[in-house]
Amino acid sequence: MIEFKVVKGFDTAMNTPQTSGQMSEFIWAKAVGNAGLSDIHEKVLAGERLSFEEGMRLYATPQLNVVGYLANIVRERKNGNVAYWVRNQHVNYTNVCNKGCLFCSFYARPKDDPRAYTMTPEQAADKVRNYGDVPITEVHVVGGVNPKLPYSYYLELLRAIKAARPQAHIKAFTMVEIDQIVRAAKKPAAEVYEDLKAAGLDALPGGGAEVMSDRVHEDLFYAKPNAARWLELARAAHQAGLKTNATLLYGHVEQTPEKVEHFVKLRELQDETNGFLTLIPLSWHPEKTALEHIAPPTGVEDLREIAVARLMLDNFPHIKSFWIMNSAPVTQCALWYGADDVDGTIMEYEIIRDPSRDRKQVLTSRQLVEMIIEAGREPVERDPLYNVVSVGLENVSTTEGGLVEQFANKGHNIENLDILAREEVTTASQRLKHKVKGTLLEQAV
Ligand code: V47
Repeated sequence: MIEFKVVKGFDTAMNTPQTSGQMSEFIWAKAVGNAGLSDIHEKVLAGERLSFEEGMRLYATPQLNVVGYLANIVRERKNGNVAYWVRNQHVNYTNVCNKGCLFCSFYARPKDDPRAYTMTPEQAADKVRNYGDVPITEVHVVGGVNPKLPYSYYLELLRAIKAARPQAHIKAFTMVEIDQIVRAAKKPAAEVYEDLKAAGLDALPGGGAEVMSDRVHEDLFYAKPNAARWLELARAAHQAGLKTNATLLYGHVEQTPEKVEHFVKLRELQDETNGFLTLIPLSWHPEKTALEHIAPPTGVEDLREIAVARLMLDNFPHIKSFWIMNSAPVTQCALWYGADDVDGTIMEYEIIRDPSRDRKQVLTSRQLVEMIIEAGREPVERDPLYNVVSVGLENVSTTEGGLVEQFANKGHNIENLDILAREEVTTASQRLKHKVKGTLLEQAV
């Protein structure tokens, strides 16, 4: 026997749904009630901010579809039926890094690592010229922290890429790289941002904060700037008029309260600066990392991270499902769980590698648009600042695929050893050996 309750928008005299839209609302209200989330539903409908405790409940409930339903309310309120994509290219200019993060497989030690590469600015510009036939609007530039690179390198890198691709926005350097660049520059972050802007920097990606928890910072990435420093540098970027993104790396050793706290810290800064565009939950890939014994996140976890991010970050305009990390199929579903952006064509990607594709990490513009249409959303090509470039199928092609086939694995491992660092660093595997019994890591092993 169904018990009818008054639900917003119903004919209260009859107390029964009158239209199919009301019926669907009614059914969802029942599901939300069964999940014990009616109070959160009310707040979502009223556009009220959710608390830390409410964030914890969104993670705790087994009814993922209900969390997705709530997130979709916010998603459609902010972005309607639109799903954004971007015609972009990633350039990972160096894999040399002295940070030794245990979750990472990308980095090469500064000393004697045969995998190490560092592109000269001209070599990075060549990477961009390889895709000259594609009307890219964004070049996404990130790398490891190579301690031997002088300040001038970063400015020359931006100038060379800008010269090769004057129409494209350059989105470059996580806050971890910015911390290093500020050190190399020996001047305040505000001045460094002005220099970077003059050299061609248009915006900054997320990345580097991982999860804002002192505990995880100490265990997995102690050599990187901590949450306070990451936030300080993001604030300075926003004050310099630069838009930035933020990420959350999940699925390793983090715990739920740490993820909720991460969202709370980000939205507090956003209240202050309004400089963030997008939050990207990054699904952790354990393969070839020091923690590869830990199982990767499942599709269910991926969808929940997207949904909770959408619900907690009420002041972020966009939530991105980064298809490289989440997979294209999960990203299609994520468009109904809070995400309004799937990122882009990518071309080549080093930070994680699908062994079957190696560096060839591409979806053509046609594939991206078809993937969005199949998911039931409206594809809109954007630039990095979410200005509309094209809609629907009007500007799609398949040329990206052929170019990536031609260029991705060529001229890449560039011997440029004179700019590699020579000092000793603690690597991920060395650190693991020194971990004392009883720590989280040891338990995980
Ligand atoms: O900070 C490193 C992550 C980040 C792994 O702003 C890993 O639009 C998963 O920030 N498994 C860099 N993730 C990438 C990044 C990013 C990506 C896409 C779009 C945007 C954007 C930003 O990659 C690092 C780290 O959190 N990462 N290793 C791994 N094994």
